[in-house]
Amino acid sequence: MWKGKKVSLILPTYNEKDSIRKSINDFEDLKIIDDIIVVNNNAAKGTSEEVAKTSAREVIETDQGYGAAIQRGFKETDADLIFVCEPDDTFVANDVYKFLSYIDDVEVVYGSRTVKNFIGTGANMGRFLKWGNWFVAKLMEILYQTNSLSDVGCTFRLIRKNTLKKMIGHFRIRDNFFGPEMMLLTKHLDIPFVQIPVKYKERVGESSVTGDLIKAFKLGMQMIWLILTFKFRGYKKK
Ligand SMILES: Nc1nc2c(ncn2[C@@H]2O[C@H](COP(=O)(O)OP(=O)(O)O)[C@@H](O)[C@H]2O)c(=O)[nH]1
Ligand SMILES: [Mg+2]
Repeated sequence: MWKGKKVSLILPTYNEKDSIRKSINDFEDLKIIDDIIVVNNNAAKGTSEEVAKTSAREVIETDQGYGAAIQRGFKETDADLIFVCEPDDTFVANDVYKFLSYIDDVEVVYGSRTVKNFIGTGANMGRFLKWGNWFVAKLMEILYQTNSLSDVGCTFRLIRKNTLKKMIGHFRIRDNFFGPEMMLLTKHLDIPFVQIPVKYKERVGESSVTGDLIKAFKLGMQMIWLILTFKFRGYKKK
């Protein structure tokens, strides 16, 4: 609980067998998260056994994709404040306090992994990914006149329950570029938000999204295409 509000955390998992238990334990140790939901998205063998050793509950989502996993997690929670993160040990659980300190002022808080002093040694945030993310974020900021943005790929975020209700019917992207869709929808629906620096560390195990520069470049292109076409894609304000 945080100030009398129920707090949940959604952790999608695909390839995090060797880090998921530690990641969950780090969040458990904070003692403010009431419900940790692991969305198993056809995850590596042995992942469920690791989750079973923790207090988290596991739901199975067979529809493959980061967006599909997060949208499933959103459907599973009834908490007042909902965190989304990753169980690959790249983020720091203690950063939840940074998010919580803004959630009274805005309805959604997004993390950013491109702020220099917050990038740890060995983190997968070299020049290409850092400036690529920054560039795509600035494209979004300028085209849609948003608050300052410096990352479009950060999966650590916090949203209020009532805000999620406003957004949930709009989500379409089931793939890895669901994150920017959520950001664009926040602006489209006139929902106040802020983006804040978070720590970003070296990953345990292989990244299946941005570990390979070609995959990262392709994802960047998909994100740019989404940003350029978002206005014409017929997202309605309900
Ligand atoms: N690649 C991939 N990741 C998925 C999928 N479903 C959920 N995820 C999650 O997406 C997150 C990002 O993946 P990761 O390999 O860490 O990529 P990175 O953060 O760009 O290095 C992880 O939490 C995965 O568990 C999927 O179908 N494919
Ligand atoms: Mg990751």
